[in-house]
Amino acid sequence: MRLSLAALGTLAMTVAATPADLPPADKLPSAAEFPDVLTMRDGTKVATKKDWEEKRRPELKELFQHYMYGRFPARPEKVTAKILFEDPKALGGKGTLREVELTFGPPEWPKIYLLVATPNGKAPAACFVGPNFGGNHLLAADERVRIPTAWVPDRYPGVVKNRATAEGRGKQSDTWPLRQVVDAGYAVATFYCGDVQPDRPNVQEGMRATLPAVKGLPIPDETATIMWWAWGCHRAVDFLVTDTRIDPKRLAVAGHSRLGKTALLAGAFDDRIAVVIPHQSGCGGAGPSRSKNPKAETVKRITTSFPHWFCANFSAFGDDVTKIPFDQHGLVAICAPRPVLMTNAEEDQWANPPGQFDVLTAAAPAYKLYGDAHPVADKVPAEGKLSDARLGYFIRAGKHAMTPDDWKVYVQFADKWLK
Ligand code: GTR
Repeated sequence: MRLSLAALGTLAMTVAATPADLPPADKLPSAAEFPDVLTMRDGTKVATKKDWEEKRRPELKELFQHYMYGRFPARPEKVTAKILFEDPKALGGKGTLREVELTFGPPEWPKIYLLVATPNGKAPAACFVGPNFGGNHLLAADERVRIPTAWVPDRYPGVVKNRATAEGRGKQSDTWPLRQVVDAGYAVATFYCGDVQPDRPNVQEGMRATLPAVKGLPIPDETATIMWWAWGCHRAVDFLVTDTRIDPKRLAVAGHSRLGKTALLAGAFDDRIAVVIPHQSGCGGAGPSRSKNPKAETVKRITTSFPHWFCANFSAFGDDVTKIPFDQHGLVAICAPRPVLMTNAEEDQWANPPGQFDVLTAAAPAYKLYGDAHPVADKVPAEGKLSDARLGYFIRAGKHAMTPDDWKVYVQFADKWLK
């Protein structure tokens, strides 16, 4: 297979030069509060949908790439799908389970293995899509489900010396409860995030290894891990929009924690995604960088613990978040007018549930440009009660986890916005 033009485009975009009007962190003006989502960096106010779409939204997308997540890689020219197996009587006979191998570059590039569960007789169904933490085999006991060969963190079931084994089969089926989602009438598609980019720094592997080595030249806005995972979601979408069992207009991206940050970024950078569900995503996702919650993770902490999740430029803001020329409400606003649901847990203050509600509220002006006069609840809804406004919010009792009950809430929100 030849290296396609689009593949070369990916590489070219990833090493784009620093634009002159994007100064280093210490040269940026300070703002103690969230920068107004409808004010351009030059101070111009945005009052129309047209100006939002033509000026401010592209400006925000550029800022998020340059200062936080790294360059958004180009779309590959072609994504090839090969069905590895298909079980039409899966999930108690109510669904069809498939695993699909997605190839999108030269043969040495990583592939994505998408586990797809669809309800029988209900095609085309709305579909949840998103990355998982430890491999598809953790989600389904079926022996045909592939075990990842890429590096896997040791904390997942059955992992020995960072390699996944058959011991893990089905051991995390509660995190992506395929049968429950299919029973609710939805399709669900997920892939191992580490197939796109393993979750560790300083190793040339995954999609990062496809970048040209620029000797001695650090690239401050090189595509970072969360951006690569988001890009992986987009490749999954490339397949889903061609699948006759799935309704291409009714896709919801979901993810937990670091993969919730990914879900929000994936939604912001791909308009084919109709609903965006970052679950307990916190700092670097739906949680604000300018946090007022002393229990929440900070930019300093996250860029120290997980430097590879963000591009090198973002670390410069650790000591002074007031220099960040945006906050996470800008990422939500890029999704407008598409519904975004932030889901949280009381005991998970690290993910900053109250800060996330502030982010939602601050994104609302962009949604109002599309004619929704009340896109967000006036106050944080009571524990266990979903606010299904276009900018939705939910907080339950309990801890940091993605559970079958959380999925009931995603379905409830999807029932409102994707039916
Ligand atoms: C934590 C990290 C959070 C969150 C979480 C997770 O260690 O501080 O930002 O992403 O990991 O992904 O489970």
